[in-house]
This record gives sequence, structure tokens and C-alpha cells, in this order.
Amino acid sequence: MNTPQTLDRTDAQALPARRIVAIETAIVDVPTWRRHRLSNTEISVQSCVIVRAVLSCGAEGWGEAATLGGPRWAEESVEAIKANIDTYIAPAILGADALSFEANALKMAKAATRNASARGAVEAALLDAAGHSLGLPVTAFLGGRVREHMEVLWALASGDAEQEIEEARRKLEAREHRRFKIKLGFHPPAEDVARVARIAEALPGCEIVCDVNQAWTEATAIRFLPRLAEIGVVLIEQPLKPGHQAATARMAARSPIPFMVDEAAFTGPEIAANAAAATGSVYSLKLVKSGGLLEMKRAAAIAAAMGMELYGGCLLEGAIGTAAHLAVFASLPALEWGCEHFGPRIAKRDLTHGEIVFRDFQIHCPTGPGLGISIDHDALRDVTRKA
Ligand code: MUC
Ligand code: MG
Repeated sequence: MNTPQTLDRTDAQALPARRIVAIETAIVDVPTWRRHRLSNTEISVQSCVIVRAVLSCGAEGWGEAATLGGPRWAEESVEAIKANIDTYIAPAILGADALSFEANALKMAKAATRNASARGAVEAALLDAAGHSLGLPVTAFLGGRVREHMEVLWALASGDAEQEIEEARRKLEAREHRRFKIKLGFHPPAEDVARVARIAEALPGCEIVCDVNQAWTEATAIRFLPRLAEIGVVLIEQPLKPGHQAATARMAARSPIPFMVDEAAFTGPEIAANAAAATGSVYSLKLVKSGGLLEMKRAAAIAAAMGMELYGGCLLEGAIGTAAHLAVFASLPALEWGCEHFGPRIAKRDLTHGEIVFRDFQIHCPTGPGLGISIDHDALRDVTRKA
């Protein structure tokens, strides 16, 4: 970890128990077990920013800001995230009471507009530290647990149907995953749909979700949605570009398969606008969109109030970022679609000591104080990008 933003000793000692005395950041590059392709980006190394928060009582907490192959899935890159935390977000909350979650979130939002991935990672580290300082799980700050585990989906994204079938069968045999998301949009639509048909035929009884990552037009959707319905696909994610709201609503209205809103809605008002425009009936929750755990809980409430079902989304976070998402997902009154936090399993290194368990097609929420994870400092050192 480097370039810590800190308060000097005398000030720190004079402070009441849980003041924020340091926010440290490091860029990590973690190789993945295989190439992961999306319509607009791909990775073989997952780069994130790891945040460490330190309180005046000595408690520390951890957070993770994910991207996907640079500023492509969204506008943030790890280089920008680190710079914005070090230069703007950390100085805005140093010295503040770590338990003033909402006030700290307001200070961070004022210090950096949008920058949701950066702010979300800092808030996760603060809640983790606060939990450790009080001996409480972060879910205690989020209304408590409603569920101990949830269905977890795996994403197939090499583009080679035979490889994806073999990979899915391994996950099935290991009783880790039985619901699969197929990433589309990097092959011509007809080829993509044929690939989905091949995979669905080879995995009878498995639920198939398709994520197009904005790659289709209305005309393409008109042509290929009926075939995806025939194949038995259960959910279509972000088929059209976020700005094409009317076209998406027309497609959602004629589709027998529900649409899921992903990149089209980051903030509460964007969720409400998409729901009102009927662009989808399921919403994908992500920290890189909400910019905070409390804000993600609010996003869930807004989507649910508008009649949308909820899906626990990810950006291939490792165990630290996954633990932050699970704390919110465990506390939601409803989470109809479970989650897709397979990130810790596609990464070749785990930066924690494996507190997140995948068993019987479920991901089990860690139970310890804070986010319930502990850092493997050797692994962290090995993957930390050298200055
Ligand atoms: C996305 O668009 O949902 C999540 C899983 C995956 O394969 O890609 C990410 C982002
Ligand atoms: Mg998506």
C-alpha cells in the first residue's frame, strides 16, 4: 500500500475513538484463469484498486474498486480511481468520525462527482473498519441479515461454445454453479445466438441468462429475440445502448423474456427513469454503479418500489469487493435473482483467506466482524502494481 493520506500523531491521539486517520490505496493486477470477453472490453488480468482505512482506535478496514479492462465498462480506470481517492476523496473525510456513514458519503460525493467505484470502495473500507472496531458485522449497519447464502451464477465469456460447455459442466459437477450468464456482442448476432443454442442444448435444466452489453440495435433485437425465447433464455441483460430508452422499452414490451437494466442506470433517478420508461423488469445492483453500500440499498428500494425484481450484479470483484456486495445482498428484503459474484473464482489469486464459501450452487456470506474477511498480505504484496 502506498501514498497514505494520514493525520499526524498528536492530532490522531487527541481524537475520539473512531476517527478516520488514514486512507491508503494500491492498484492490484490479478491474472484470471481464462480470457473474459464482453462486447466492449475483455480481460485476462483483473485490475482493481484496494483501499485500506485506518481508524484512531487502530481498527482497519478494506474495500475494492473494480473496473473491467480500463475505463470501458464504465468511465473509471484504476489509475483514475487511485488518483481521485488519494487527491480528493480521502482528504475530504480524514479526521471524520467513521461511524458517520451518511455524512461521510455526502463528503465523498461532494469531493468527487460520480466516481462511484472509487467512493464505493472507500465506504466499504470504512464500514469494515467500523465493524471491526465494534465487533459487529457490516450487515448490522444495513438492517441485519435476511439470508445467509444465495444462488450464485457463473459467466461464460470465452466466445468458444465447446470450451464454455466444458467449463460449465465442471462447475455443475463441483456443485458450484447451475445458472450461467453468456456474454454476447463480440460475435455477429446470428453467431452469438447459435452459440447460446449450442450451450443451452448441452446444459439441460440449467438457467441461461444473456448479457449483450449494449451491442444490439432495435432491428437486431426484433430479429433475434424470438430465437432466444425458443432456446429458453430466462433473462436478457442490457441489449441496447442506455440512451436508446424508447427502443429498449418497445423491445421489452414485445419480448417474452424479461429485460435486465444494467449500464443504463447507475443512480436512483436513473433507476426510476428506466423503470418508468419500462426498459426492463429486473435491475442489476452493483457497487460500481451505486457508489456506496448504503446507496446500493437505496437503489434496491427504488427499483423494488417501481416493481422491478433484483439481481446481485458484479464487475468481477475479488473476495474483498464480493464481501462488500454480499453484506448488502444479505440484508435486502428481496433478491429474486440471487447474484453473479463468481469473481473470486475466476481470479488466480485470493487476497483473503477464503472466508467466502461456494457450496451447493450457493455463495455463503462470511460471518465475522466487519465484512468477515481477512487479508492475505503476501498475496496482496505479490499482485500490487509497483510504482
Ligand atoms: C456486466 O456487464 O454485467 C459482470 C459479469 C460479467 O461477465 O461481466 C460483468 C459486467
Ligand atoms: Mg451486465
